[in-house]
Formats: sequence, structure tokens, C-alpha cells
Amino acid sequence: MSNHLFDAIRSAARPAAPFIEMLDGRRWTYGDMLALSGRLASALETLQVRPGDRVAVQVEKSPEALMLYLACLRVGAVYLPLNTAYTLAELDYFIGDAEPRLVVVSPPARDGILPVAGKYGAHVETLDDAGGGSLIELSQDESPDFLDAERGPDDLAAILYTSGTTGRSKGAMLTHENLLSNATTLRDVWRFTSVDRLIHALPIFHTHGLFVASNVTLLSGASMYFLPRFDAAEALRLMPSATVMMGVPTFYVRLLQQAGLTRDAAASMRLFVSGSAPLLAETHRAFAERTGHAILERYGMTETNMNTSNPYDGERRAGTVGFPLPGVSLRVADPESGGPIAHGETGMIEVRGPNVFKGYWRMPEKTKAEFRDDGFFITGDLGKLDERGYVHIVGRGKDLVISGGYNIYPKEVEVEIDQMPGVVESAVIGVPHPDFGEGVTAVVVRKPEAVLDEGAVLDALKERLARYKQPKRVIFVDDLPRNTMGKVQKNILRDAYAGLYKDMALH
Ligand code: MCA
Ligand code: AMP
Repeated sequence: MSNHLFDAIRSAARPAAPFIEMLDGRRWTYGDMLALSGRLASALETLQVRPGDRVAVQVEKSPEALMLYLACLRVGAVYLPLNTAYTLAELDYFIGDAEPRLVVVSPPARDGILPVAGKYGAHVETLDDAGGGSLIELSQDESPDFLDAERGPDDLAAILYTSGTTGRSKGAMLTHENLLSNATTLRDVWRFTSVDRLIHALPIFHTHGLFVASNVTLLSGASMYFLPRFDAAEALRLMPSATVMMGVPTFYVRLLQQAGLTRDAAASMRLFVSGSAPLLAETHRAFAERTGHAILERYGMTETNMNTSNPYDGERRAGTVGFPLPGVSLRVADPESGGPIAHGETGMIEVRGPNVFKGYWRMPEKTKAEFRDDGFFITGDLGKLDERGYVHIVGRGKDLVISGGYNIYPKEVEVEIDQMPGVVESAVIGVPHPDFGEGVTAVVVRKPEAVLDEGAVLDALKERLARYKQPKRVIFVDDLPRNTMGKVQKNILRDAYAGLYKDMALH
């Protein structure tokens, strides 16, 4: 039997080698990883999870949660991680759309999720529960020697939901080969080896923390400090015994607020990687001045994994995302036709390669619309190539806000605000925010008689949207600026409120 991705993970695993270390000193070796993921895979099989079944998981970050991802690979299931910030209203959509066999949640979420899962015929388990009856408990009676399910390169390993411009989330289907090819390439170009120790402070329900950070570590047989969340002081404290860190730009902005961030503090580190959102050139320069390290910026998407990276050797150019990765074809094309444009001109970034996903779950029309006939995927990011071939991202063709590395599609927030009594219409924009890069901001037109204020709008969103999608500020205006076609001119709003968060205190 062969299991395309897990076989590669297994061949890099030396049983006695360290894999995960927690801040409280608890440790897992690669032998522990093989045994625990094997027991959990057996437990999943006992629960009737079969190859191709979806397993939806919304749990706090922990080594066990990562083992559950590996167990899903081994049993041949399709892993569907969900942001812990998602509300029940959001979960209802994902579970209804993906129709998982099993939903795994934290104990406090169990009662809330039961009716939702029941509606769609999914079974619910907790991962770990002091009260008993959890997957971990079930796995304790199972054998660690699990015979991995047969999975080929083209079989699905995971579905990750990304929000859509129409407000409806789409499930990006990622195959074993998508994940394996990309993580292998990153391991090689970023020179990962078994002596590396990564500071892992990202969440594990998105591509960055799961497929970039964790898969690259696994395929190198390297180890990681596993932090429940990013804490700049903690990351700094760990640097002398680590070699690599991966983060979103907010991590670096916050590290720069630490007086202890010096060349000496970062002396044992060999690499700092940034991605998921644009890293300001000034952050890149300030970090280099303080530590002597040029942050390596790379560019990716849930649908494509990683597309480009600044070079390991050679100049890491601030404000650029580097070159296409080996095996990835990237072009900058005419946004409308997909046809060629002059070198150096701004256009649509399109990519093709083994990294690019198989399509959107049960949305063949949407999938078709986002690919060109020759197989290139239309990223929605606007960019250009400079004279040396470095890729610059210069804007977004899609209406998207990125806050602290999380994506927010304004449409999804506008739909919620527009249905509130007293609202005529709204426009949600991202404006510069010193900590999160962009701050979600709602510009709202009230009905003349309405008594709605900022607090009321924010309160009404609490149960509906994940915290990070909720606006940091709500501004009321008499009307929204429109062009002659009647389209809201968000650029005018972005300019008008550009200074809104300027004086915010940093962490
Ligand atoms: C937390 N809050 C946020 C965010 N995170 N608000 C807006 N944007 C955010 N990103 C809320 C909190 O709920 C809290 O609300 C308030 O803001 C302040 O929280 P704070 O303590 O500052 O937050 P934190 O816990 O320190 O988290 C900030 C963070 C975190 C460390 C930047 O958001 C994070 O880990 N981001 C990484 C996201 C990521 O992994 N992205 C990769 C996606 P209240 O005060 O009301 O409680 S993958 C991807 O994009 C592609 C594929 C790629 O290229 O990688
Ligand atoms: P997601 O939908 O979470 O996968 O987010 C992918 C989007 O994040 C991309 O389409 C880009 O707009 C953005 N992104 C990722 N990395 C970078 C980067 N290094 N610089 C600028 N934008 C980035």
C-alpha cells in the first residue's frame, strides 16, 4: 500500500529524533508521532471514517491536533481544518457544504455543534476531554501500527475554505501531490535539515501554519517549539535555541517592539520567513538593522500553496516576493484576456504547477472561471516583474482585506450589516493599521429615522462573524461615493480614512 504524502513523512521520521517541544517541557519524538497518529487513525477507522470522507476539525492548537491531521492522511480522509474563531453561524455553512462524516471540536463547543452536525448527518467527537469519551481516549485502546490507506498523488488530502468575493466561501481541494510537492520544494530551497528547530507560533488551521510550517518540518525530520499563539517576548526568548521562524508581518512588527531584539538575540537563527500579507519594506529594513537578518518574504495562497520566494542565497529584496519556486510557472497577464503584456507592466498574476489545487469543492463553474484554458490559475493578485525577475505584488484585483494574515472578504461583512434594521447600505474597506497591516473598517449609511450607533452595529455582528472579521471601527456617512456605473468607489473611502488607525498604540 502506498500513501503518497504520509509515506514521505514516514521516510523522514527517525523514531528517536525530537519532533515537538512545548513551553511546559512536554516533548514528542518522531516515534511518538508515528504511534499517536497510528492510534488516532485506528480510532477514526473504528468510527467508520473511510477514504475520501471529510473530517472537519475545530480545536485549539496542540500536538494532538496536529497528530489528528496526520491520522486523517493515514486513514485516507480529507482533512478540513476550521478557524477556532468561526461562529456557529459560519460553521453551519461549512458543515452543510462539505458534509463531513465526522466533526471534531473542543469540549466546550460540543453541545452547540451537535444540532448543526445532526442536521447534516455528521457524527461529533471531542479531541481531548478530561470528562472522558474523547478521540484521544478512544485511541488509547487502539494499536499504534496502523496500515495506511492507499492514496495516490491525485487523491484529496484536505479541503480549506477561503472566503469568496460573492460572500460565499469556497472549499479549495488540495491533493496529496499539491502538499507534498510544495513542502518538498520549500524544504530544499529554504535548506531545511533535521538539525533545524522552528519557532511555530502560527495557527494550524490555515496553509501557513499547517502546510508550510508543519509539513516542511516533518519532511525535514526537523523539530519545532509549538506555541499556542504568537507572543513576541516568548519568541524572542526561544531564539537562542532555535534556527528558523515563520510568521505573518504582524509577528515582525511586534518583535520590533521588543527592546531585546538584537543581533545577539538572533545569532543562532538562520532564517526568518514572512508571508500571508505584504511585509512593509520599512519593517524589512528595521529588522535587518536590528538583527542582521534579511527577512525572506514569500507569496502563496490557499489554492496554490506557495508560488514564489525570495532567494536563500542572493538578495532578498524588500517589498518583493522573490522568484517563482522551482516547478511553478508564473506569468503576469492582461487581467481581462489573460494575454501577454509588456515586461514590467502591472497585470494579473497567474500560476501553474503541481502546487495548484484541483478545484473548488462542488463548484465546477467557479473552478472553471478561475482557470485559463492553458491551465493557469488566476490568483486575483495584481503584480509586475522587475528587471531582475523579482515578483512585486502591487495590488489586488479582488476585493479583499488582509488583517494580521487573516483574509476578510468585505462582501461577507457588508451582507451582515446591510440586513440590520436602520441600515441603507454599507461598504467595508481595509485601511492601514500599524499592528494588523490593514484594519477592517465599515462605512455605513443609516436610514434617516434610525438610531443605530457604532456599538449597536458591532454588537449585532458578534454572534455572526469571527472576531477578526468584525470591523475595528464603524463610520456613518450620508452616502457612499459612486462612479458613473453606480459602483461604490472604495479607493475614495480608503483615502478618506487612511489615517484612522495611525495613532494606535502598538503591542
Ligand atoms: C486577533 N484579532 C484580530 C486578529 N487576530 N483582529 C484582526 N485581525 C487579526 N488577525 C482580534 C482578537 O480577537 C482581539 O479581539 C483583538 O483582535 C486583539 O487581539 P490580539 O491579542 O492582538 O491578537 P493575537 O491573539 O495576538 O493575534 C494576532 C495574530 C493572529 C498573532 C496576528 O491573528 C495570527 O496568528 N495571525 C496569523 C494568521 C495566519 O496564520 N494566516 C495565514 C493564512 P478582542 O480584544 O475583542 O478579543 S494562510 C495564507 O494567508 C496564505 C496561504 C499564505 O500565503 O500564507
Ligand atoms: P489566502 O486566501 O488566505 O490563501 O490568502 C492569499 C492571499 O494573501 C494572496 O492572494 C495574496 O493576496 C496574499 N498574500 C500572501 N502572501 C503575500 C505576500 N507575501 N505579500 C502580499 N500578499 C500576500
